[in-house]
Amino acid sequence: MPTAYLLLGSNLGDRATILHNAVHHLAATAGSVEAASSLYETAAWGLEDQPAYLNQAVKLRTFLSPTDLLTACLATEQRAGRTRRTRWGARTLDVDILLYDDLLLNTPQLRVPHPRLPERRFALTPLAEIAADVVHPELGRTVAELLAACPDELAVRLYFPS
Ligand code: PH2
Ligand code: MG
Ligand code: MG
Repeated sequence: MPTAYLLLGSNLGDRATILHNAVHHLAATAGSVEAASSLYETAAWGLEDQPAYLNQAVKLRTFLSPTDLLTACLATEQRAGRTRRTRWGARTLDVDILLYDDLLLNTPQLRVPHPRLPERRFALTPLAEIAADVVHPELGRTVAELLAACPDELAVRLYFPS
């Protein structure tokens, strides 16, 4: 079965509970969750005038094709009450496909690997926790190498619930 790496993000509502429920929903609908990173609290990237995110990376052994996996990710977002407003704006839940085996896919609906992965510390840091040695199929560099070379300076820190 293929292995996919997903990134979950939330910056509205009870962020940690939303991520927790999302991992369970993905396990019930998309495959088996083989690893999940710690939660990281991360400064908002892109549109910086919004609350901080919690981000988490998940390793999924999936029986779904990339397109069906995207549908499952969107259904998980819907279940968390996601509404789509502005691009990069605040959201209860975002579930993105970062990697899917060694697949390179470029369609209007879905690009894999995620095109902005190398420029996002909020994605590379949790991903490196569970996939440091995985090689990016387009760039030929490991996730750890991409993180070491990442120019993004926005804050990313381990999250400890208070
Ligand atoms: N997602 C975005 C835009 N900006 N910033 C952080 N820190 N974390 C995210 O998950 C995130 C973001 C668009 O999907
Ligand atoms: Mg996203
Ligand atoms: Mg998304």
